[in-house]
Parts: sequence; structure tokens; C-alpha cells
Amino acid sequence: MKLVFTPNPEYIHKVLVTAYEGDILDRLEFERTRPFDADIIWDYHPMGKVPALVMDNGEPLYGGLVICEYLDSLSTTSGNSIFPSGDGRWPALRQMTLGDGMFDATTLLRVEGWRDKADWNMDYMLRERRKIIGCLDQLNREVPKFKDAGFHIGHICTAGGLSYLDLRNPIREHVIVEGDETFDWREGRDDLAKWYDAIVERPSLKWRFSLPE
Ligand SMILES: N[C@@H](CCC(=O)N[C@@H](CS)C(=O)NCC(=O)O)C(=O)O
Repeated sequence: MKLVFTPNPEYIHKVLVTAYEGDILDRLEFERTRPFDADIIWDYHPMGKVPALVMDNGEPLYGGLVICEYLDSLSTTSGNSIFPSGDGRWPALRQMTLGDGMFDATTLLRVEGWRDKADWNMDYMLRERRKIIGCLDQLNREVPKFKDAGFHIGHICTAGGLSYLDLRNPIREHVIVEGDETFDWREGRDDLAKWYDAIVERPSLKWRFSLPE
């Protein structure tokens, strides 16, 4: 099967982590695309987004979380699904939504910032900014609940969202609210920062994929 995405070794890709955890990386081939720079992604995904997957039967799958669920279903590490069942399921999926939602808001804020400053839609940007901060604060509050759970999709999406904020920090770059010029997601969120620094030592998160240009 083929994963179509934008590899960036400084960012934790949830689909790659999932494939690593399920020990199925060798079943994947990779195609690089940058959705805003090249049209090829539209051949794979009707919404023009990465990641997209072409399954072995030639059918596509879109949506990073759906791809994670599919890759997880192929896992060869039996009994270790990253999508928990039972009581642990809903907290894991809640955390998944927070981590992935934070990533989405970060990209949307960034993309709006590509316009000339005079054209910025401030209401929209403030709303996306608020989502990022809301997710960070909620995740920080929830650390005591998720830190001891078996590794799951919520952890993966949270680490992915935080690694993206380390890579791109549109709140600091755009300064839409006074004080943003020093915005650091770690500040005032010691529990989350501590959790992140520990979890990124896990082999599936520490490992970084690179694809020749
Ligand atoms: N949470 C989504 C994120 C997908 C997403 O928005 N990817 C961005 C990465 S830059 C993208 O391809 N954007 C292109 C667009 O929105 O047109 C997922 O996992 O599928």
C-alpha cells in the first residue's frame, strides 16, 4: 500500500507511529507531496489533504485518523491495538480529538497567516488561536488521567500536535494578541511539557522517517 504525505523529520506523523507500533512499516511505500505546492494530492484525496493512503486493493482511504485505524487493524503485534476498547476507549478518543484538533487549528492559523497581513481575517485567526490554547490547557489538565494509560492514539495525536507546535508556532509568528511574541506552549503547562519530554523517548516517536527529495 502507498502512503501519500509530506514527510518532515521534525514532526511526529501519527500514521507512521501507528505503522511502527504495529510493526508493518515494511508494507508501506511512500509518495511525497506538499498539498499547497503541488496538485498531485487531488488524485488521491478529494479534499486535497495529506495524509492519504492507497490500500493494496487500489482503493483510497482519507483522513489521518481513519488511516491510523486501518493500519492498526493490520498490526502484527497481537493484542496491542492503539485504539483501546472498554473503559479506556472514550478518554483515549477524547484525547485523540484534542491532539488532532490542535494540529488542525495550528495549520489553519498558519495558512491564514500566509495572506498579506492587511487581509487577515482577525475573527477567524482569534478563533483558531483560542482552539490551540484551549486544547493545550485541557490536555495539561488531563495529564494525570492519561499519563499512566497504555500507549494509545490519544498519546500519538497529542505528541504529533505538540511536535508541530514546536516546529511551527503561528501564535508567536503572527502576534495577533499582545504578548504572543513570546508564546511558548510549555509555559504554565509543566505537566504536559514533562509528559511530552518523556513520551518522545518512546522508539516509535523518537524514530524519524526521511525520504530523499
Ligand atoms: N487532521 C487531519 C489533518 C489533515 C490536514 O489538514 N492536513 C493538512 C496538512 S498541511 C493539509 O493537507 N492541508 C491541505 C488543505 O487543507 O487543503 C488528518 O489527519 O487527516
